[in-house]
Amino acid sequence: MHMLTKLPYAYDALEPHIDARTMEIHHTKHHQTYVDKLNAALEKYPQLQSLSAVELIADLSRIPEDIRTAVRNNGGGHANHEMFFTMLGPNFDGRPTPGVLAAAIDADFGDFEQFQRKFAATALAHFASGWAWLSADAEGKLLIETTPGHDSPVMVGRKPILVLDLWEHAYYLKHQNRRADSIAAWWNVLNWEIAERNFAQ
Ligand code: MN3
Repeated sequence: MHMLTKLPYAYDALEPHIDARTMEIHHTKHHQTYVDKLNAALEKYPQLQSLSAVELIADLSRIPEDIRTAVRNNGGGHANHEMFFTMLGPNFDGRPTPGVLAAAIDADFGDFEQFQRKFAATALAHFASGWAWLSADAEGKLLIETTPGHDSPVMVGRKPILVLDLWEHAYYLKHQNRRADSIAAWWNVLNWEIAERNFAQ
């Protein structure tokens, strides 16, 4: 049975960067719905119920065809939101902590500012709903990518390092159509310590 992720901070803790109302609706309505629909899809397949959402979407070929799309959308929705919410918090300074990830960003993108500009431009250019990612390939090379719907780099064997929700429900109440403003605000509440841990794994 999949459960809604408990957040390690209050809904208003990310103000003014992400507003409390958006956080509450995003978590209790949007994320909860993906969890509920994933559980419903898995109801008649007990052998799949012990797998995590990430494990389910990482190899969709083993998911029975009648629930494959539901698992892709709702398993992806659950896994991506869990990662997204877990990587946020108050009191961060918007910059990666010194370490292997910060060094890899400098090596692969020039410096942090160039990385940040490229990430924001890629996220801004993504058409319609989806997610923006910093991910690592099997050799540990970093790349910035976006995925449609609730797809994830794990579906093509890449390791997600950090993730940004590009669906309008993630920012519309506060920023309306201004996705660029919501991206700029997000850096301020991003927990780079978790990104560092994701990369080190
Ligand atoms: Mn969302």
